Amino acid sequence: MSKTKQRCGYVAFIGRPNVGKSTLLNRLVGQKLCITSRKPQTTRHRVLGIKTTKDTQFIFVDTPGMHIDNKHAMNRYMNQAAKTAVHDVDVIVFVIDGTGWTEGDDLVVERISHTEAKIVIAVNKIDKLDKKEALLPLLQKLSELKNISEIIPLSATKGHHVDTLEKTLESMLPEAEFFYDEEQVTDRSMRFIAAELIREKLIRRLGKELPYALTVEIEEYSVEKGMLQVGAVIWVERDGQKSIVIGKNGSMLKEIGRQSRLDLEKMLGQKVFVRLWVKVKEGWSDDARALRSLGYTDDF
Ligand SMILES: Nc1nc2c(ncn2[C@@H]2O[C@H](COP(=O)(O)OP(=O)(O)OP(=O)(O)O)[C@@H](O)[C@H]2O)c(=O)[nH]1
Ligand SMILES: [Mg+2]
Repeated sequence: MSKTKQRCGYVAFIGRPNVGKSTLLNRLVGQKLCITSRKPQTTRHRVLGIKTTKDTQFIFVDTPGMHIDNKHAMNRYMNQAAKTAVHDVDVIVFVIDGTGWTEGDDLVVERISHTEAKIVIAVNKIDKLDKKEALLPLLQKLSELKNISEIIPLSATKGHHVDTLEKTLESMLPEAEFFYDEEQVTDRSMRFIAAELIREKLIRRLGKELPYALTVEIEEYSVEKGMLQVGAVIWVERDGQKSIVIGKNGSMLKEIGRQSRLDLEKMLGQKVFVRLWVKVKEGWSDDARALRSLGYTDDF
């Protein structure tokens, strides 16, 4: 009996902010590797999620939502991270929101138009539609786009038709030996994921504007007496923001620490102790050097 050939390749999730790219990656990998929130521009880094089945290794690439504003250093960093992914992968999953097409989607179409990768469209959030017929005008529009291999309506949160997407992607990957060990699920360190989980709690809890002005830097990550000690600095841009993050009598910071601890304990299956500080570094998000020193250092 001949041995089945292995398939292995890169699949990038591309789309405007907030359409569910990170939620979809987490669902496919079966683990929470990427942070998600209701606010746009949650993902800032490229993150790999690796899924290995018997004969196939999917290397999923989560990317920041593509958006128009390129003036700010942080936005430039995010757009660059998404743009690079478009050119280095075998398949692009162009994720759109099933409730409607926007100008932001037009921008994505333009940016992926020169790729040599195959393109699949995932029409996400179909659980939000009362009737399936509501999708028809959108599907009509999508059928006019060029070079699209497949269009799959699905729901990342409910898991509907995510298996169809997986099967489709599997058939599109090239025959190749696995790049990563079968047990490996991401290219990122646990230290990075810890910082991201803390940032997720902040984004979810704080007002609309504040998330963009903060980042998290891990200062301590060590095991003492069987307990993981995580110490992190939350960097903000102004004193006023610092007091919001700390909250009345430290209540907000305490709650952020508690939720981060619970998530980390669930992920690692061990006791975790989280210590947080808030510090001000004026204008860090628009300063290329400050960005690099805070870990925004991918080589593009
Ligand atoms: N109802 C519904 N909500 C969804 C679905 N998928 C994602 N969401 C929600 O949409 C919001 C955005 O999800 P994310 O996964 O963070 O979106 P993203 O595309 O990674 O966003 P950025 O990283 O900001 O570009 C979150 O509140 C998710 O829970 C879905 O299938 N149905
Ligand atoms: Mg995301």
